[in-house]
Amino acid sequence: MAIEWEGLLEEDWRRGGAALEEDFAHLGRQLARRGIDVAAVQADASSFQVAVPSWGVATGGTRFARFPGLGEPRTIFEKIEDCEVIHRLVRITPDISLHIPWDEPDDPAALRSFAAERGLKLGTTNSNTFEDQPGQAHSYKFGSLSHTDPAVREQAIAHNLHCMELGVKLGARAHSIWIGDGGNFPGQQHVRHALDRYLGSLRPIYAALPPGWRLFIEHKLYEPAFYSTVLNDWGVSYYCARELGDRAFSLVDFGHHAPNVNVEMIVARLIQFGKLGGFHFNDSQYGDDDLDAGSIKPFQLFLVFNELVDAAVESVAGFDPCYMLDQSHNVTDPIESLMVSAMEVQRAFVQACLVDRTALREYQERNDALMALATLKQAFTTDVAPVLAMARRVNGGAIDPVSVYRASQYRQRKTLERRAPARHQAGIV
Ligand code: RM4
Ligand code: MN
Ligand code: MN
Repeated sequence: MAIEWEGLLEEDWRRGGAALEEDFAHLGRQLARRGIDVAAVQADASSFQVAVPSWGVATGGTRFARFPGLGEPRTIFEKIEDCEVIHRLVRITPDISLHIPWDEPDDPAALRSFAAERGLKLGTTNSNTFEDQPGQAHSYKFGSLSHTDPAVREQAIAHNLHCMELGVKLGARAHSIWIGDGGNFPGQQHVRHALDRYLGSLRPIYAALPPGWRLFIEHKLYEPAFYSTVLNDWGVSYYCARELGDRAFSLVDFGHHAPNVNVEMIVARLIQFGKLGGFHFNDSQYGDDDLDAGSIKPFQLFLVFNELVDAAVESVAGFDPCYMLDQSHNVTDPIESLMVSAMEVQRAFVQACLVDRTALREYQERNDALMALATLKQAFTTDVAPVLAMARRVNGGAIDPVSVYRASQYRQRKTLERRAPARHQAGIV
């Protein structure tokens, strides 16, 4: 029996509508005193979108164990069904990033229309040369695009070309590459030569980029290689993107930096140098923890959006970053985590839209550090929840997405429906 989403949403609007109106009106008066029109802020909230990772709707795992969730999607079609639920309730996630070959469709046209019928699109392809697939000729145990053996590099290049060919059929507009290449021990790899080989492999991939597409390269400090990685930080990423050409960009995953690195500075610099391609949003305490966005360092997320909104306000040439979530869910229902994370990223964006940039400039000019920070804090501490909820409500989503989702019993129903043993689930990282 299909879930009666309309009825559940009407119940949510009925239950939360009056309080929302009251809170929204109050926030509107508060913002008006600061010369901000709440309707414009609501429009900002509605304009925001962040893509969901196909691999994020299944339960993740650690290198110690994986505890499968109930009713997990077994196929890319079932993953899209889960993504549909997320978008239906939060209204800001119409785009899905696909991992190939985890989500390799037998019939790309059928997958594309399956998504389109649900108001979803498949905007980015992500290649996978960090694990071996059954029947593969050459192993990636010692690297892929930067491997010492040209035959392995050729295989990894061919896989990326395949992803883009597939992406064209799916209507994607960008291809994203993260590799696991690196070394576990000092001396294992010739550091400079490995980067030369990586770049040499990226060139034919870049040359094959379909018209109108962008190429994203994602750096990462460590893991699975624990001593060195080939694309280890944003500087190397920037260098490679610049070497490749105008359509190559750096992608920033929040968990891929050394602890305590100032991520907003990295973002600002990549904007300044015209090479910010996009984000993998998540949060972390230590490393690539892939926790829910905004769960550990919400102020950092806000500060990143402060740079992004500032660049948009200044109309920095070529500024058009692509927003994506990249998380691994181990102790929560992935659908709930992705909904909450999407809203947290949206919250940071909306808060950053509230920064009084004229005042901030003046404080910066006058070297008034205290008031400059206070200006940022004023925006960051503004509770924009009513604006986010109103944007969802007006766009047909839920005031309280998690409650509606729980009331729908979607997970329980899928647990019954998706009883057959899961097929290859290597996509669960
Ligand atoms: C990596 C990286 C990639 C993601 C894989 C699964 O650490 O973040 O973006 O595709 O994990
Ligand atoms: Mn990532
Ligand atoms: Mn990662």
